[in-house]
Amino acid sequence: MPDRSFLDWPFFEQRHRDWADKLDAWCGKNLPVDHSDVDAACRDLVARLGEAGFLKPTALDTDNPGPLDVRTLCLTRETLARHDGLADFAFAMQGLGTGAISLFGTPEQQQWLDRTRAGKTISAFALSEPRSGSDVANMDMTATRDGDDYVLSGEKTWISNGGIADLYTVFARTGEAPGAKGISAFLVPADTPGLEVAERLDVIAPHPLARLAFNDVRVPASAMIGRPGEGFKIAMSVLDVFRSTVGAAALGFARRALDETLDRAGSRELFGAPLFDLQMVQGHIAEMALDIDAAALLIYRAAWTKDMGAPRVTREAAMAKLFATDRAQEVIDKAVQIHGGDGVRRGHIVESLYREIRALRIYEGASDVQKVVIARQIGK
Ligand code: COS
Repeated sequence: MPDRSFLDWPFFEQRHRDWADKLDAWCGKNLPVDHSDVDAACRDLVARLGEAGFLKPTALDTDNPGPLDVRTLCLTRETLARHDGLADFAFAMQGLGTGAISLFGTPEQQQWLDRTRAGKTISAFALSEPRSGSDVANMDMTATRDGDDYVLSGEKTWISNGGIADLYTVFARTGEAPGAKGISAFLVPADTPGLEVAERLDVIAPHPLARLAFNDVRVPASAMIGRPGEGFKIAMSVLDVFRSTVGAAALGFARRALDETLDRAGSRELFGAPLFDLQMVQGHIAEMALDIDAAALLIYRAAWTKDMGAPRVTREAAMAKLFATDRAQEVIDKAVQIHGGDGVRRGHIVESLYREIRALRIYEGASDVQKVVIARQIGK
């Protein structure tokens, strides 16, 4: 039985506890899903999560506008990840793909959000490029003004939901200034002529992922999100909201690894006694539990701080993501060790957690980048 005591922490309101309980019950009935066709599985997950109302927190409610509730985003990711990594992925990308529209979009652009929140439109965030992943300000893709339009040319890569998304948030160089101050954000529907999936990318925990080619993709000037040259700050503001949620997904994976380990340690006999009785195993379990609680504290501190109205939580979000993802890797590695051969057997839950966790230390700002971000915030 997963530890739910953290829900009593003062970071949460009763609505968060009710939400977590409702979602956990839904997950128990509907997850995990079959991962053999990830495109079909993700489309289905987005539709079903949308239908059940669980995608509502991913974007601005245009009927009742207010800030995104980061605690709900984190609780949702942690709960979904505990049950099924692909369900967490499907949820998270609906938020990341529309974050710029929620935070900076015009009312006209925000009309898309009713559909993404209902699971009827799939979204994606197109920031990374073959030559610029961590160094966002160094991007090559251009958006050139031509009359009432912009023409986008270049490539994006590692784009989650690439190939199944209906709507992309795309960042491109508009050239107001060199580096970070010359980038703008655009809303690009997937069926815009010239936008092509150049390559599908296969990874150790498969999900829809692609390299995209923009061959003179023409969009109206009204597709720009925010003002010219604001794209870098928009991207960073979106990441400020969503980075702590990556930590939350890692936390969900780690909690599942601990639950599986406790089951294993209680049921498996070794040297005439349950595995749990070995002090070496108790040492591992204690360290796993400690990492999980410490990660949860950092995550919900970041989420609560943002929800209380802090304009920037760059430091808190970076700390939460860095610590939670790195420590979850350790927690899951211990779970594999305690499961012995079963821990590396294809199809075992612990084996899949071992593959699922790795990318979280890379995407939305690699661990090394988080250290740079934290040091810069502290050194100011
Ligand atoms: N919110 C709002 N504004 C921000 C910001 C944030 N979180 N972070 C930076 N900015 C602003 C800065 O204040 C600065 O503006 P001013 O000069 O007006 O103060 C501007 O943006 C440029 O910032 P900075 O000088 O820090 O830019 P760098 O190019 O040095 O940024 C890092 C370096 C590494 C921090 C950045 O490129 C980064 O976060 N990289 C990782 C990106 C990532 O997550 N990639 C994965 C893609 S998504 S899967």
